[in-house]
Amino acid sequence: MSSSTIDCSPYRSELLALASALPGVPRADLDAFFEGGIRLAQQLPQPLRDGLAEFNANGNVDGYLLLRGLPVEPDDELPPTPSEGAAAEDRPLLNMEAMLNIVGGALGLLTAYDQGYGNRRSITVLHELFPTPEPHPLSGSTSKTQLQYHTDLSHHVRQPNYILLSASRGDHEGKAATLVCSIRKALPLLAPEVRDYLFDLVFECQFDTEHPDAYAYVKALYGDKDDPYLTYNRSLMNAKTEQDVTALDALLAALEEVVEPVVLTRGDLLIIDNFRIAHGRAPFTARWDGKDRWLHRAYVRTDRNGQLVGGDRAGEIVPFLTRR
Ligand SMILES: O=C(O)CCC(=O)C(=O)O
Ligand SMILES: [Fe+2]
Repeated sequence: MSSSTIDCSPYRSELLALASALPGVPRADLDAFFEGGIRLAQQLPQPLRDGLAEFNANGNVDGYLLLRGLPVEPDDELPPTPSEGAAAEDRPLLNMEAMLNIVGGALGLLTAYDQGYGNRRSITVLHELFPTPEPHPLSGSTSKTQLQYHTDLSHHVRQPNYILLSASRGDHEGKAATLVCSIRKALPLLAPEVRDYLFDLVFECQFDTEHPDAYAYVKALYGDKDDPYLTYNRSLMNAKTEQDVTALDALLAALEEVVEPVVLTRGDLLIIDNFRIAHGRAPFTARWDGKDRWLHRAYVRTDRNGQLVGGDRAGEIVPFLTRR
């Protein structure tokens, strides 16, 4: 396993004990659920706490941390993978939802976003990702097509630090890789002129294809020039000149050169550094047989880079604020 992966199978019974200390029906009282996640995060096994704290402090070169071997239910004890709609309010807690909540609580605040015009899913902290028959082409509900490289909520001032994806089920054929492209790996491959050109260059970002006149203003590379943050979302970033196009092409080529496919299987939890990687997902074949790929997702904010404003709490809905 790479240093970006932690094998959690030795902690199975401790993790199950933590999960059982959470409310059994999370959506009946989400505040209690998120408070429980923060409290129980203090009791995570020490090596896991240390790994999360280290990643939270410095990130890593790969831009992700993968927890493997978490205590997912046996497949026949899980409900069928949904193919539409939101989770029922009375659905009993799933182990991989519990892991999402506790690991999120160790990192920061689980957050719901008003995404503005682009709201494609209900405004909630706990998202579900599964293939749907007629998905929005830029959404995680796609399966037949590759989900193009992107930064989640890059148009939003309080862009989440982390995207947490935990898997109750992987896809049947093991093809639905989450595609992770780290700017820390790609930066050395970029010509100095391209780096200089893109650094702090502002792009109009058309964040919703259904409202082409609504813009946010984003930068592809910004922050520390030697260790920059990345925003990438080609279908929404408006390249105005030939030079813009050439520079974004070069950035994409560098990102593609370092892409790492991470195939999530049951019991995996992937933590994506949403400021340092662009991510996508490889195409796969859904069967609609109740056993399709089923991920749980949450966004986490920390105090890095101004996402917290003071008085913040887990579970709150962040109002829609475009980057200007
Ligand atoms: O399905 C995945 O692995 C990633 C999905 C995703 O990036 C998204 O929904 O924004
Ligand atoms: Fe995403």
